[in-house]
Amino acid sequence: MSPNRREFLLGASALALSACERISEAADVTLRIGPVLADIAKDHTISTIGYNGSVPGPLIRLREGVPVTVDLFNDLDAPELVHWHGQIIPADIDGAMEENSLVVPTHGHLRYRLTPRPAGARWVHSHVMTGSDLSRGVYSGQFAFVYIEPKNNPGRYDQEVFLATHEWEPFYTGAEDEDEELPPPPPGLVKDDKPNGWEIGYQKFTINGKALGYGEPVRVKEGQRVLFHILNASATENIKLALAGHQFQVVGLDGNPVPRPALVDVLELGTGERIDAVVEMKNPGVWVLGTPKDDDRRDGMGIVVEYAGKTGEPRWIAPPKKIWDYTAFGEDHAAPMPDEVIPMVFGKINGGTGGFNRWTINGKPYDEKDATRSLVKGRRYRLAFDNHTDDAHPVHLHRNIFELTSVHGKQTSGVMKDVVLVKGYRKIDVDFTPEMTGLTLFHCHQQLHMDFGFKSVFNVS
Ligand SMILES: [Cu+2]
Repeated sequence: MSPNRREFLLGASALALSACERISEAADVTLRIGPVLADIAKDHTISTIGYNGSVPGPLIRLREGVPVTVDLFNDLDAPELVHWHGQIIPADIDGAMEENSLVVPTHGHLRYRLTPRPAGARWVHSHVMTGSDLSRGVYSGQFAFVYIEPKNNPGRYDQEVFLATHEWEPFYTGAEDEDEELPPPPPGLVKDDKPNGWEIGYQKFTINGKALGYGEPVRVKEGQRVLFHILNASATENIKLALAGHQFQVVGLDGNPVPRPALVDVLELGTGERIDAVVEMKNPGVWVLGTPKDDDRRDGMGIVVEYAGKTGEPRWIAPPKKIWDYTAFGEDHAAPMPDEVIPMVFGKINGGTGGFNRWTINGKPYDEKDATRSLVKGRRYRLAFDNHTDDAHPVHLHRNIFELTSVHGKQTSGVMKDVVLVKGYRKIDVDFTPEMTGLTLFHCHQQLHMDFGFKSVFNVS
């Protein structure tokens, strides 16, 4: 961004501030960004940053197409960016520096109007670049569910439960997560002679800000159909979740209904992804909904599901090992052909032991001085992701919803998302038709990858 543009924006938010001071009515949605002390486990309080004094922030319920006034207050000594993830909204309020969005000034205030859309499970989170600082961005507690009510609600369920996963006390480590699904690298891929750089580990794991067994259980009754809205609000971890003794019927991905709801034993969510799943409560007891990774579950990644009248120690049963397959929820036939295919090859430049890796798209790490790529509103584009790294990348497109059209070589259609997890050495194609003009950020939602190069900006005209 040019300095002039940035000064103009800072000026615009300052104007917003003075205008707001004259407005006495409360906004429809207020988020106050500030320090939070959160009791996440027995005798374990963490100090972080959150919205309205809690982690996660408050559940924000909006109605599709009904405009609201949003007040953002920032009690920090640094500017913040509040990103409305999964909504199709103008760039100035989307909350990304690369889109020249309005910032929430240091010890300042920002007010604007937001017309929520589309319906479904969305979320809101900090979009600042944190670099090597593991206390800001999505490493912090700045995240909250946003649920946009559809105009007609076709859901058939007895109870709705929102669950957001998050990890705490991040640290640098040289240890890489094992990926059991990693295929051999593509032929001809040149191996980096430097070793892999820093990865991130965590001390504590939570659902809705509480370690397993510490918070209130999810209370259910036999015979109920419970609709779970699950959000992976991690900075860097892709996760799996299972509910012992039960299966999930996946009905929505990233808040959008899927063409073919299907039963699964294990859910998988890259950072930023959401799943809507119905569970029929027909196995009375006290159960653990948690990660199949034993160490992480012991460190808190889970929540107890308790049937009425049942007591005792929560039971965990290791689920069968199954590979998550997005196409299980899609149509078997191919999607329409796009007007244009945009190849996107993901690469990594190893940082060496004790250094930071950098991630590249088509050979280049992001540089704000680079020209944006021009797109035309109403044209159908295919992003052809080709992951030449051994990392899984949950890639996210702002201000648009895309359709999965090919996953690991299998054609599909009808699955609409805004994040897709492209695993190591895999290929996925997604199609989208931009509806709104303006700057549109594409990036990996893994905060470390985004901060170290994995970004690109489109400009829709
Ligand atoms: Cu990534």
